[in-house]
Amino acid sequence: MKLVVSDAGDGTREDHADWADAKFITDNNEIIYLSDLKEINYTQGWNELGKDKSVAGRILTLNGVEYDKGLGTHANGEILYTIPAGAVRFESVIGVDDEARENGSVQFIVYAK
Ligand SMILES: [Ca+2]
Repeated sequence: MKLVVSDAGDGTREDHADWADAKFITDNNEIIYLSDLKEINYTQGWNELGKDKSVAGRILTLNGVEYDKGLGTHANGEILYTIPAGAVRFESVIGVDDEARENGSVQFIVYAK
């Protein structure tokens, strides 16, 4: 699976992109958080991939809601994962982290293969 964040066409300034609560759900209703898996690889426009934290190292926060789990990244970038055996769904809350205030703008794309 490939998770892509692009700059939404207006540059990457403050594009702190959160895949909050990002998880696979299996056919047994088991939850597998992406941040507990090792990605195949990733690229991103600034800093390192945040596991259970924002790209700037803070608590993942979207519209005032804090998330314990998830990925914090930065446009432009992509993250590659092997889909775990038995996984039938992917779910995530997405958005520009509150740490970017009103400044970021990002497009999120999910490729299942
Ligand atoms: Ca942008």
